[in-house]
Amino acid sequence: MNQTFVMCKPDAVERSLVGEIIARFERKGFTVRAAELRTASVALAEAHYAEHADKPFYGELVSFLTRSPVLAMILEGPADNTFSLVRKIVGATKVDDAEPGTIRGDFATITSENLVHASDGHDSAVREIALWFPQGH
Ligand code: FUP
Repeated sequence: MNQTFVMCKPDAVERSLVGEIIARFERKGFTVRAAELRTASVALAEAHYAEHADKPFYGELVSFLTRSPVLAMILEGPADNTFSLVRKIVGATKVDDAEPGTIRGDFATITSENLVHASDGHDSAVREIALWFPQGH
């Protein structure tokens, strides 16, 4: 699939980094196919991060994601590698590993507030697009 799910998390919207973040994806060659600014419900945040339900940071993850609006997006590229190229632009999860030049490497100082979510594979892209855009796009 040549689409993937990307989200500017609450910290990105609060810090007015949404334009900077979208510009990086657009400059690379991806197109925004859908975008919605919304405050996620606890149920939506829990479903989104279901794979982390047993982790010690799950509670904080859910309260962080629901504290203010996120910008949920579908990005599209020319080929099936969209999700992996997008994740390279986003950078590593942990701030100590995120390289300068990536979004997280350039702008994030705390792992729990690392600005962007991006699907980590084909199946998660399909699942997350359906979860955040149930009405279609
Ligand atoms: P990613 O796919 O890069 O967003 O990373 P994960 O799905 O592994 O983690 C989801 C979110 O949990 C991260 F964006 C930040 C948070 N997290 C922590 O707060 N502490 C950790 O040790 C790992 C992840």
